[in-house]
Parts: sequence; C-alpha cells; structure tokens
Amino acid sequence: MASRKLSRRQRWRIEKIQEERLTRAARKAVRLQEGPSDQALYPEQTGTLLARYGAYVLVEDAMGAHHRCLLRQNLSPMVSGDRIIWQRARNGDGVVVALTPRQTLLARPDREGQMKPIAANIGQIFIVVAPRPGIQLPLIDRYLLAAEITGITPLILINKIDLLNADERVALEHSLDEYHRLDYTLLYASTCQRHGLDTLHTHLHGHTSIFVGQSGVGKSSLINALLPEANARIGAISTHSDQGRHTTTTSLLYRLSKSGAIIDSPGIREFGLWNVSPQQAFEGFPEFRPLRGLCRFRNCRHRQEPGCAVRAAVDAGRASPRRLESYHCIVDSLSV
Ligand SMILES: Nc1nc2c(ncn2[C@@H]2O[C@H](COP(=O)(O)OP(=O)(O)O)[C@@H](O)[C@H]2O)c(=O)[nH]1
Ligand SMILES: [Mg+2]
Ligand SMILES: [Zn+2]
Repeated sequence: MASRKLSRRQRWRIEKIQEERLTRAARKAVRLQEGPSDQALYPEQTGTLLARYGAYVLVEDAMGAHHRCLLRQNLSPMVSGDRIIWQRARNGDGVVVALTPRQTLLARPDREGQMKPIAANIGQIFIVVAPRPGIQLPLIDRYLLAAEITGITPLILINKIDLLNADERVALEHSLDEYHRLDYTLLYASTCQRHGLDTLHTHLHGHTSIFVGQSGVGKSSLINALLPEANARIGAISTHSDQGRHTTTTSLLYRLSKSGAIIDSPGIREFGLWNVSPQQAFEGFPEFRPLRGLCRFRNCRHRQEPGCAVRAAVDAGRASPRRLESYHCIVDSLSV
C-alpha cells in the first residue's frame, strides 16, 4: 500500500515529467509539419521549381542538379517555372522557404471559378497548328489574343508541313502573311521529317516556352523531338515520392540541352480567354491598339457606328477585315 501514498514531492516530479513529454511531443509535431529544423539545413540558395508532386516539389539548383523538397507552410501556391529560395537538408529532403516575384504567370479558373496558377515565368507561347486537323485562322487569333493579354510573346508554329505539296505550301504562306505583317514570328516544321527543328531550337534558346494548340497538331511529338534524353529522369524521380504519383495534371519544366526550357502541362494546353472585357480584347490586337480613343463615340463597338477609326483603317487597307471579324467573334463569345 506504500506505493499508493506518493509524497508531494514525488507527485510533483511525475507531473513535471509528463509535462515535459507533452511539450516535446508537441514540438516534434510542429517539426514534422515544418520539415527539418533550421539547424539541420544548409544556407539558403536559389532554385527553379520543375514540378509538384503532392506535398513535394522537384527543385533544380544553380548547377542543374535536382532535389526533392518540402514546402514551408504558409507559402503561396507554387508552380513549375517559379524561382524559389530553398535550403538543402543535411539528411533527406530540402525545404522551399520563399517564392521570388514572378515575371509572368499563366492561370486558369478551377471548377469554382477561382484562378489557379499553372506555370510561372514563361517567356514565349508557341501556338502550334497543322494542316491536319486543319489550320483555322480564328483559332490562331484567339490564342494570339490570350498571349497578348498575359503579356507573353506568341509565336506561330506550323507543324506537319510534310503533308503539303508545293502549291499548298505557297497558299498557306499567303494566308498567314497577315501575321507576318503584324510582326508575329511564323515557323514551319515537320516533326516526322525532323524539318525546321534547328530554327525552332534557335527560337527556344534562352527562354522558357510552352506549346499550345488543338489536340493532334503534334505538340507531344515536338516536345519529344526537341528534348534531350536526360529529361526522362524527371518522370522517374516522381515515382519515388510517397505522396501523389506523376499524374497527367502535373506541369513539368524540361531543360533544353543548351539554354532554355519547355513547360509541359495539360492545363496550359487548354490556355484560352477568361474574364476578358471588349476593351482588353481590343488592346490585344496590335493593329487596333494605336486607334484607341480615335472613334467618334467613346463606346464604339467598331461595327456600323459612324466615325469608327477601326472601320476606316480596314477600309483604307491598313487593317485586315478578317481580323476585325475575328475580334467581333471573340467579343461576342466573351459576352455569353
Ligand atoms: N505527318 C505528320 N504527322 C505528325 C507530325 N508530327 C506529329 N504527327 C502525328 O500527329 C498525331 C498527333 O501528334 P501528337 O504529338 O500526339 O499531337 P498533340 O495532341 O498535339 O500532342 C500523331 O499521330 C503524330 O504521329 C508531322 O510533322 N507530320
Ligand atoms: Mg499530346
Ligand atoms: Zn470604332
């Protein structure tokens, strides 16, 4: 019975020990949430986020090596192409501790209509079209406008030119000449004949780029043709993470052999127009931009209004009637 009768002092000690255990456990829980403690980390360094896999991200350091990292809590959402500050852990995964300001950001609305970032710091958008499934100029106009609104340089890439005979090629170049006159870059390629890939490499050099366009135009084929073998490793690393496998919704940043990168993401391929006002659409047509404010009516829709500067430019041959029609189609589609 003696054991039941604990002295005040003994009771105090037991309580104290339990308290310490609780505190230690709580601290450990916080550590598990936050990743490695500061003492276990090397100094901060810069990096590029290549991909996200659940709670983990794949980070490329300044030397080009890949590291699996956890994200510190309370950081804003990060996406492929983000430049980040991270710390290597003495053992195991590193930790991303900060996001640096973005030059550009591609986003799209999720099911709830909230804008969701999909890729950052993209410098160029390649609008890929092909004779099969067919080249539709209004679709090119939509993509060009979306790129203009995002502030990212668009280029037009015509793939599968092996499907065209000489006459068809001339006719196509003729129909695309209006884009050339607007200073957009036009590139011709055939992935299967490996034609035009050197020129394409020149344009990709030193930039982070994406390919957008209809299904079947050859985006995947192009990316495969352009990328060095080493990139297959990115997919391989993802399978080692415990959380989330390499899913089709993941954006991946692939390095090109010299300088430059391609970001591949299903989300980006659906890149389009959301929440765009007629005024923003107007500004996104470079040939209309200098005419802003020159119409007689401030709220001119550039249709049948008298004193319309845009209509006058079209009538005088300074702007393409087809592009104005495209602008109207886009504005109509935005207002429904
Ligand atoms: N004739 C021809 N076919 C191509 C070329 N590039 C891709 N294709 C074919 O076009 C189809 C769609 O290609 P894919 O890369 O999957 O298109 P994606 O949907 O844009 O990714 C495939 O059957 C490819 O083999 C090309 O340069 N010439
Ligand atoms: Mg594809
Ligand atoms: Zn007008």
